[in-house]
Amino acid sequence: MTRLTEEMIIDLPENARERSKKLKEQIGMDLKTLAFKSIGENPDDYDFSDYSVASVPITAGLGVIGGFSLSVKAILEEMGFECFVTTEPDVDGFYEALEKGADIIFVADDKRFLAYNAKTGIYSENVSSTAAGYSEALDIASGGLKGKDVLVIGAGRVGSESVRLLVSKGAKVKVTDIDFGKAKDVAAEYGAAALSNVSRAISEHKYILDASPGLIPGELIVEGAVISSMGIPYSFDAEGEKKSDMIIHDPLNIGTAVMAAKCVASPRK
Ligand code: 2YJ
Repeated sequence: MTRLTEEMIIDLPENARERSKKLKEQIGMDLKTLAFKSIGENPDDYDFSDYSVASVPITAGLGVIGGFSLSVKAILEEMGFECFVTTEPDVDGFYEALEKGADIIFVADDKRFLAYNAKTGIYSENVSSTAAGYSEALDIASGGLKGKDVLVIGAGRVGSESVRLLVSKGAKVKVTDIDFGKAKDVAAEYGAAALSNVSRAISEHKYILDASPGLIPGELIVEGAVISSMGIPYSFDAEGEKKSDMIIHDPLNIGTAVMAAKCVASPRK
């Protein structure tokens, strides 16, 4: 899995509002609305202005990423939560969050990005949440994917979960990966088709969900393409941006917002 870098998120705290506005221009829904829709809930049913959320820096593995906890805080504040970054990292930070009465606690190491609702015991994680948010965004952006051909690029954890979700939305899903064996396995598991030639697959699809870290040359992009891309680093050049109708992309926002929505919406286990 690609690890975020400081450069990818450096502007995020200042731009969380702008990113949500851009999403609204693109698909007619802001971040909060998309997050709840992607889990089948109506955002208007939830008032979480009295929720306190903590974002805890974690030093394990490759360590703290500059701006990561602050970015999580900015995304959650944009959704309407009260949020704070703990002074202390790691377990002591988790303790601080509990002591300060946090309802939901966000933590991320190099393998897992997790949100935990300390009041209900509900938790959510970034992989399935990112897949849900970006699949829903593509569904909305395309005017409904039912019966339409959709290409998923990347058969890793987020890509395979996206294949599952897009098949369940009634799309005709193809999946491609530089490791064709992975694409075949995922396709077989969820009732999709696997395509071995990644470049050709891209050049033959208008609706694309990009869950790969690779760059996608603009010459491969179909005119009028509609692309939902959670892949980091950002995959597109100026030609691809010009030819496509829409590229939905952010480094952290949609996945984090869906994690929060899940923690709020799910009933106590
Ligand atoms: O607390 C910190 O600053 C760090 N321990 C954050 C680590 C962030 N984790 C990653 O970048 C993982 N690869 C998961 C990211 C999921 C984003 N889709």
